[in-house]
Amino acid sequence: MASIEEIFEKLNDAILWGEEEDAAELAQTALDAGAAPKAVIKDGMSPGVQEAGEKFNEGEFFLPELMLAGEAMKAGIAIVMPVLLALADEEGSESAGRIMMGTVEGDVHDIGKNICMAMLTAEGFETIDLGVDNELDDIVEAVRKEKPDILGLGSYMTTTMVNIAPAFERLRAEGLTNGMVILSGGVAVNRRWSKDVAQANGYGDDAWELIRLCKEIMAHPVEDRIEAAEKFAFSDMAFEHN
Ligand code: B12
Repeated sequence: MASIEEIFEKLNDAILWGEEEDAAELAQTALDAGAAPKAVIKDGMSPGVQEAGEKFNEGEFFLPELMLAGEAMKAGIAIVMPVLLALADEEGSESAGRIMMGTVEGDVHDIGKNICMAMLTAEGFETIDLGVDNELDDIVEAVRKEKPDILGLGSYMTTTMVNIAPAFERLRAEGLTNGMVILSGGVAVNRRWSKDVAQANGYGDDAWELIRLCKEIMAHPVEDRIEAAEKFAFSDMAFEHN
C-alpha cells in the first residue's frame, strides 16, 4: 500500500492538473490510509493549488487550467469536510467561536476562504459561509442576522480590495462591530493595508495564522477581543513588509 506521503504527492498532482475525480478519490484514499483530515488539506491539497497559481503567474497555465485546479480542490475538500465536521462534533459540542467568512463584491475566488473555513471547523469553530461576490447590503444583513464573534472578509484582486474598507465602515456606522472582531485577508491585501486602510482589527497571511488569531481572540472576554486581535496581528509590524 502507498504511504501517506505518496498519496499526498498524487493528490497534489491531481489538483494541479485539475483531475477532479482523481482528487476526490485520492482524498478518500488518504483518509482511509489514516491521514488526519487537516493534513490532507494542508499537505495533500494546498501545495497543488498553490503551484497552479504559480504556473498561472508564470504564464504556463491559463484560465481553463486554473478553473480545473479550483474545481479539483473543491472536490477534495468536499470529501474531507464531512469528516472534519464529524470530528469537531465528537470532540465536544461547545463551539470555539462563531466566524463568518465571505468575499467582497466582484470577487469569486473562494478556494482560500474554503480552506480557512475547513481548517477553522476542524479546530472546533462554528463557521458561517457568506459565499462569494457579496454586495455591501448583503454583508450587513448577514451580520445583523447571524451576529458572529468574528467576521473575515477576503479579497483576491486589487480591483475588489477597495470593497473591504466600505463594508467595515458601514458595519461600524450601524453599530454592528460592537462585540464583533473584523478581519481582512486574501492574496490582494496585506497586514499594513488591513490595519491602515481597511481599519480591520486583524489580518492573517494564511489559514494557519488565522486559526492562531481566532483562538487568541476567543481566549478573551468579548470586551477585550478587539484589542487582543490588534495586538496579535499588528504589534510586530514595524519590522515587517507584509
Ligand atoms: C485559482 C484562481 C482563479 C480561479 C478561482 C477558482 C475559485 N473557485 O476560487 C478562477 C479561474 C475562477 C479565477 C478567475 C479570475 N482570476 Co484568478 N486566480 C486564481 C489564483 C491562481 C489562485 C487563487 C487561489 O486559490 N490560491 C490558493 C489559496 C489557498 O490561497 P489564497 O487565496 O491566498 O488563500 C489563503 C490566504 O490568502 C488566506 N486567506 C484567504 N482568504 C482569507 C480571508 C481572511 C479574512 C483571512 C484572514 C485570510 C484569508 O488563507 C488562505 C489559505 O491559507 C490567483 C493567483 C494567486 N497567486 O493567488 C489568481 C488571481 C487572484 N486571479 C486573478 C485574476 C485577474 C482573475 C480574473 C479577473 C481572470 C480573468 N481574466 O477573467 C478572474 C476573476 C474572477 C472574479 N470575478 O473574481 C489575479 C488578480 C490580479 C489582481 N488584479 O489583483 C490573480 C492574482 C492572478 C494574477 N497574478 O494575475 N482565478
